[in-house]
Amino acid sequence: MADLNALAADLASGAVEVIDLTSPLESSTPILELPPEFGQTWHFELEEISKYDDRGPAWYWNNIRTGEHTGTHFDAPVHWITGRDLDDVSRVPVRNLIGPAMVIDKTAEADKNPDYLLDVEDILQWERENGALQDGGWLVYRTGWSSRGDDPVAFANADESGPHTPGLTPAAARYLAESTNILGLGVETVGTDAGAAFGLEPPFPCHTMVLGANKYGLTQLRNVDRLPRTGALLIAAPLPIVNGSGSPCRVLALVAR
Ligand code: 23J
Ligand code: MN
Repeated sequence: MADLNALAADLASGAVEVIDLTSPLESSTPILELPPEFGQTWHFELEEISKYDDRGPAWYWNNIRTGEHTGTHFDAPVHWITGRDLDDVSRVPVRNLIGPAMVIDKTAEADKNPDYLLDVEDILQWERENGALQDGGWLVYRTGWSSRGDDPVAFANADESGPHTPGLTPAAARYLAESTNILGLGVETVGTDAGAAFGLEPPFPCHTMVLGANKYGLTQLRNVDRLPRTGALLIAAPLPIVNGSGSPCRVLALVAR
């Protein structure tokens, strides 16, 4: 039988560290802005109900207003039309919310080229160095983009032609979807697709193929520089929003020290 007491002791001693991969959720948290002809998601907002005052003398609480895809969040398969018959976020099996993290570091490439697209060869090279992408694992695409996370303008990195943030080639998205059994893809950017992914063929290849293959997305991750390339355990905790397409999500990693 597995020994969870040993894990608890390792957590208590610091032999296993808990790293928060979640961006703080506040009204200034960057969100995706689509072209104006499309519907838009909301910023996260707090509305105070009471704060130890006339409205509630001994208690402080808020109502919240948010998009499902605001801040660090989970993309369920049903988010995309290719996954329309697959799980909504409340139906994602909880077994699929925890798995090993496999980190592919393209920080240098994204520094040089904000439109960098991870390609199949990048993944194959990672697999030659680290072994095949593990079944039931999360591929974490490290780009350094979270260093811009407190500056919505730098985070979106938009010009006349739209946002410029790193993503995947259609071939890489197809490879992850069809040739691996990973749980999904985690990224530091506002979405799993590149800022310029509307112009790819198909548009939004990662959403199209990865969600269509019953895999998941995790976005706006922080602190991925604190993860080993392999060996960390990632825990994603989206809210069970019934019929939801996704959810703001706390994402934690367990790392052996
Ligand atoms: C809707 C349309 C396009 C995109 C997205 C949402 C996301 O990135 C998202 O948060 O799922 S690219
Ligand atoms: Mn999303």
